[in-house]
Amino acid sequence: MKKTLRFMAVPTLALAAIALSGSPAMAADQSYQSTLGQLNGSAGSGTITLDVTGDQAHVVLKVSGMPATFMDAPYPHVQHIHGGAQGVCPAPSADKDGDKVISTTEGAPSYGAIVTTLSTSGDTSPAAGLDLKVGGQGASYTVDRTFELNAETKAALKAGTAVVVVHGLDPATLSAAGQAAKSDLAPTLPLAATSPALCGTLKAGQMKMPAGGADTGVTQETGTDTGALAVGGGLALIALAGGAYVIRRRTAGAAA
Ligand SMILES: [Cu+2]
Repeated sequence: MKKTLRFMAVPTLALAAIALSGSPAMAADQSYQSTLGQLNGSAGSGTITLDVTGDQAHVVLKVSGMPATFMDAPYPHVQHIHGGAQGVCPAPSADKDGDKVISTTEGAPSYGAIVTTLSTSGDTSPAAGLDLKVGGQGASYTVDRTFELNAETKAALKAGTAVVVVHGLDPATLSAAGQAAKSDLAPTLPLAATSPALCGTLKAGQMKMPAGGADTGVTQETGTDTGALAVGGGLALIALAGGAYVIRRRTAGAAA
């Protein structure tokens, strides 16, 4: 029994090594994130992380609390990265026609045109922007995919003008005028279907301090680095603890 346990300790160490060496390899060139805020009386919430490695973007978009059904089917939420404008979400004053709904067009001076479609599959270009089939489906969903960044999106991320917008409102929450109106983007759809519901500007994650930067004393600089290391070490420790737990259970199972 003692012998078995000693052998079992080896995979635990191996797991720790994988956890430690795995972290730097997965590091993206740059990471962006946003917590999405509500527009147009939406009740939903969402978060997005976008990791850029070379030309590739890995996006994880999590959305919840959105309208669930549309014409007896899961509500399709078209969703995009907009860019090239002010890089902000529209204020209530963006509603120019006074129907109490900020349409996608009315929001454009704030967040710009579609530069990427955060589709659930296939095309991620602006051309897929109104394809309801590849929109997020229903009240809560996650889109986790990797795709090639186009030049417009790269530029918007770099300039800080990239804004994530999830569309699709519950028609019942709109004003009478809003409920009667057709979509500014697709006249066959009601205004609610394409109007923005969630919005957030993609912010770059903190970059690592260049070595030997400001000459303000060693203490301050190592303070920043230690913080980053502590986070990495913490994750590795969790992985290690998890690995040890699994192995202990397996040992117990084999003994029984
Ligand atoms: Cu959009």
